[in-house]
Amino acid sequence: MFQGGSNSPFSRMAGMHGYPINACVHGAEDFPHWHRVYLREFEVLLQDAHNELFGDRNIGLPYWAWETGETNVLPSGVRTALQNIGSTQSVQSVLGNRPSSSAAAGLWDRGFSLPTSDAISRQTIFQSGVFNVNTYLNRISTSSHSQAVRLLESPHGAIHVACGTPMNSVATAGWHPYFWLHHSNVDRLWEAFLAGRETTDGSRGPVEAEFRTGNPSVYNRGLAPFTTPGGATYTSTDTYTTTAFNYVYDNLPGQSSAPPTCSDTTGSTGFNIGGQPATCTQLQPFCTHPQHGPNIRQVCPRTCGCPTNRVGRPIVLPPPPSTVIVFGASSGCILEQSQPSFVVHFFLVPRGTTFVPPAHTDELGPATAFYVGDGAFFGDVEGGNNHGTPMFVRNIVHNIVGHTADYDVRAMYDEGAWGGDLLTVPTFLHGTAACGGARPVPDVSWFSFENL
Ligand SMILES: [Cu+2]
Repeated sequence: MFQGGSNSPFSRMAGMHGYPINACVHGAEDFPHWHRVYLREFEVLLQDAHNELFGDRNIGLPYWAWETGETNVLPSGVRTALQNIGSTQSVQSVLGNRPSSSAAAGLWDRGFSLPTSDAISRQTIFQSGVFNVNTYLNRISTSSHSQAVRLLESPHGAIHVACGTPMNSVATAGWHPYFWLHHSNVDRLWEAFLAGRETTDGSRGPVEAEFRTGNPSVYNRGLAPFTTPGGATYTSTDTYTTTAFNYVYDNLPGQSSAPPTCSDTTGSTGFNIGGQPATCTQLQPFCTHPQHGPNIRQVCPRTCGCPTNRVGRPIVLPPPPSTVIVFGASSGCILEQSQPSFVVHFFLVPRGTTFVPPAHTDELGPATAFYVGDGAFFGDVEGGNNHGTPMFVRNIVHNIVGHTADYDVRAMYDEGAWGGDLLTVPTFLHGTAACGGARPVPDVSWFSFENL
């Protein structure tokens, strides 16, 4: 795949994600669809190479199952071989001339190394990615299409950033071997969602219909530059099964063994929140929450409306079990994808409580006062990205006691994303068009909550 240097099959594929061609889709609902086709195109070239070398096409892209917390990514023999292609000389031969893009120029100048298992797992952002993706997995039979994409893309970005350079840059990530192992797993996690909803709905039609009717312009646009064997541009509708692309996964995480059963209890008024009858939307998070199992007559998939209290008595529900802190989405000048990657650490401080922010990432851990984890901004591709929206960060918080309104969100920023001093006010944000060219200064309006 490396033969031919900058014209090699590897260069063509790696160069399509961010540098020199910025075709990738992030921050949009076809994020998993575009990457599915991209991975398959890469796999076909890998099979071509295998065929040339060994006379058969019996090879598939492996995946890195990072949702388990595993960071020991490669067998040692493979690791050594892949490390060799990170030498400066080898990188320069596949990249071609020294790039003008600063991220890619850094890769050209220095080559890359494969981060060790230790280096990845000590990143708080890695731990957050694992935690957040498990919340995604807990909801694969009930999330809507758009919600699932959002819940998967954030931890996906966290893993990119946890791996350090060049994986932490949209421009250069595709040139790193971990990219293909990582995205292969993102595709597997996406397949787990499609399978989970298929179990709930009986087919993949309903989840596809949500995307088709909810976001038609993105649903119908081409997954450029990829074309079907017949020469048409792929669109998301072509990507709802892996068998259409001649692969299946040996196992999918998070599948419940028995499909949920459902009784239609729409119209129940047996539940109250804050003295008012609860709406179905408010009740939805409790449908499959084990803590409330005895009070719920049936496991209730997302299409079934409200569960009923077994004895028909109004009860008061606690707040939903999972809350997402969303960074930037409610601000008028959210970030563009040219913004270099960074990590934002979140603290939920009860109103009226004094907060002394930690000064260094070394001070962060599960015992740190008010600390609820971090989210990664995955960007750093010059010229922005016209396939997605400006970017923001999501982070999932569990077990909020009381209500989100009882808390202030405080944030500390880590530009290095590999540990270092923490900033109360980020100095590394780029000016954005939405901000009139000015550099955004995140204030309280940048933080909002989303209940799951
Ligand atoms: Cu990615």
